[in-house]
Amino acid sequence: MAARKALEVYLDLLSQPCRAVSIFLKHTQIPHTVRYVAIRKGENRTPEFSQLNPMQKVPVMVDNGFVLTESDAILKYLANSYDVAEHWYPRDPERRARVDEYTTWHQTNTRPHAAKVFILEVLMPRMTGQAADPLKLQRALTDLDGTLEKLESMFLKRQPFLCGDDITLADLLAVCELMQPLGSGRDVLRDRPKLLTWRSRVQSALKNTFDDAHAVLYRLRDKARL
Ligand SMILES: N[C@@H](CCC(=O)N[C@@H](CS)C(=O)NCC(=O)O)C(=O)O
Repeated sequence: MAARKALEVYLDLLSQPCRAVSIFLKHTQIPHTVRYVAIRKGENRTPEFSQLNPMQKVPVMVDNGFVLTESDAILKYLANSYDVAEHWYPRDPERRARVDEYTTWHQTNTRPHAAKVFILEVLMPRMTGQAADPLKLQRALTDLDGTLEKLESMFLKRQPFLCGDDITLADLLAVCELMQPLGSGRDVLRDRPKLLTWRSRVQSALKNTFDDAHAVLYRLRDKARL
């Protein structure tokens, strides 16, 4: 019988969904190898990488020849396939459905709204040499504020984590996304005490894996402050 090939992930830690995958793998101690793909150098557009993922996006996971894209699918596959604590993706149908409810909502709310602020304040100015358009930025911040409001008033209304009493994949995806605007020095949770407390809780649960994965973003933040 052929030996099982070790799990590999293709990541760029400046990417929010990649950080979620990286933190999960490290925190749960699933043995894996990381292949770094620098988006800023176009390494996601090489023929080799395009063959692996024709979408030319990270993260990508390869588990014994099984290739999977999309952070949400990767995280759930890992939680289902490896021996990890049950709280990440509960087996109880109702509790699991709560995680699925958030992660579906995440893709059209938290993700695009937080990412837009990062694109306008960090990526576009780097590419064009011009500061963010104030009107576009204001619109993006208003959209993000609507999402933050829903996170506080719905998901965190009566519970410490987004989907219950313990940390799940939902918290992981959300926190990595909400950290991203920090790349320009902007902490979007600054005036949101409930979300700030939630972030501290998530950070404590993840221990050093949280700061390790965010080191590259912290460096960007520190440069923006100069
Ligand atoms: N929905 C996907 C999003 C993947 C994605 O958009 N990745 C970005 C980095 S955050 C990327 O690889 N961008 C490269 C490009 O578009 O050239 C997921 O959650 O995995």
